[in-house]
Order: sequence, then structure tokens, then C-alpha cells
Amino acid sequence: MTRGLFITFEGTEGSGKTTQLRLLAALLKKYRISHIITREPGGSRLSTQLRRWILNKLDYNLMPRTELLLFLADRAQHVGEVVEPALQQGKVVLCDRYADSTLAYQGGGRGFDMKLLKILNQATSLLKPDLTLLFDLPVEVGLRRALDRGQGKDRMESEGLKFHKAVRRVYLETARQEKSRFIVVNANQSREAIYQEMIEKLIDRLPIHKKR
Ligand code: T5A
Repeated sequence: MTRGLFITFEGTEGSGKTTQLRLLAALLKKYRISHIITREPGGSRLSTQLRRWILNKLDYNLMPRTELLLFLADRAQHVGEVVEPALQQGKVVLCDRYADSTLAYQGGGRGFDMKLLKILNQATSLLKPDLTLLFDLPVEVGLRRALDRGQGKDRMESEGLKFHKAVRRVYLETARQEKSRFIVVNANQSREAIYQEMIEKLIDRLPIHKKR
């Protein structure tokens, strides 16, 4: 059986990546392409608990190092339990955030050394995405969208503008360094326009273009 396709969705807060991931999943369903939807943190049974520890506002200060290690622990479990088995079954895996989030948030946002993070990412999982969609927009626009959901802010969303701008900078820099893996989509437009742009840039890399 041919190995599946691993596609990750990345972006700053409220970039609309989850919305677009669901739309892409609907397209795959229409063409009867076997796929799964998953996310980090939170894609495995253990990580549902880890997600609460990482993102909920706590009555104590979660140390940046603890935060980093929790994201990595989440990934180690998620890749082994969910992503690898699905790829081995030939499925397309649509994953909301992955290792590039660690570079962007813990590297850009928290200021951890990039070389160290790359080593830690590798030590956690040797699995590289086949494709990464980066939904890019000014951080102020995304934070406003996230706030408009009316659910309040989680621990990461509560960080200041400087933090979120640094996250965006690292994403764009990583995309520049890995042009063949990244597809950058302008996320500062309507849902429909983002979808159009995503599909135009992605279609030749999807198994469905052979079926059309
Ligand atoms: N993190 C994660 C790390 O720090 N390190 C790591 O290694 C990893 C893996 C995860 C947090 O963890 C951090 C990053 C994050 O801070 P989360 O709760 O999983 O947090 O949330 P996010 O991944 O940030 O995703 P969100 O669901 O908050 O936002 P999305 O996916 O960017 O956006 P989406 O699609 O949910 O849309 C947000 C809102 O905007 C609307 C939607 O309807 C929704 O209300 N919207 C639009 N509005 C206007 N125009 C458009 N084009 C719109 N598209 C969507």
C-alpha cells in the first residue's frame, strides 16, 4: 500500500486554518479520498488531558520550559498513536498545527534557541509533513477574529502583540527556508477567497487531481 499524505495547517491565532481544514476535508470526502482530521495539542487520548494543562489559564505560572516539554510530549504520543498508523494505511492526514508551531511559538514567541528546538522536534518525531499550508495575516486581524468567538482568551491568546508578531515572523521565515514544503495562503480575505486560493495552490499535490 502507498503511504498516505501528511498535510499540516499552520498560522497565528484566528488565522482561519481550522475553517479551511474542514473545507478541505469536505472536498476529500466528496472525492472519496480516505482521510483523517487531527490536531495538536489534543489529537490523542492522552493529549486531550495535556491540552487542558497547556492552554487553560492556571492559578500558577506554567514555566516556558514546562510548556515546551508538554507540547513535545503531546506530539510524541500523537504521532505514534494517530498520525503514523493513518499514513501507513494510505490515508491523507489533515493536522491542525504540528512541529512548525513549536518553532514559531516557543522559538519566536518564547525565545527558545531555534537550533535547540529543531533538535528537540527531531527527537520527538522524525516525521516531516509532505505539505504545510501557512495561513498568513496581520496578527491584529486574527486576534480580533478569535476574540469575536466570545469564548474569552486562552493562555496563548492572552500574550501581547509583540509575542504574536514574533510568531508570525518565524512562520514566514520558515516558509522562505522550505519553499517546496510550504504553501503560503493570504488569510486576510473572506473564507471563500481563502478557500479558492488554497485549492488553486494545492490541487496538483492532492490525490484528487488524478480523479477529476
Ligand atoms: N501551540 C501549539 C504552541 O505554542 N506550540 C505548539 O507546538 C503547538 C502544537 C493551540 C495553541 O497552542 C499553541 C498555538 C495555539 O496558541 P488552539 O485552541 O488549538 O490553540 O487554537 P488554534 O490552533 O490557535 O486555532 P483557532 O481555532 O483558535 O483558530 P484558527 O484555526 O486559526 O481559526 P478558525 O478557523 O477556528 O477561525 C477563528 C474564528 O474566525 C472565524 C471563524 O468562524 C472563527 O470564529 N473566521 C473568519 N472570520 C472572518 N474572515 C475569515 N476569512 C474567517 N475564517 C475564519
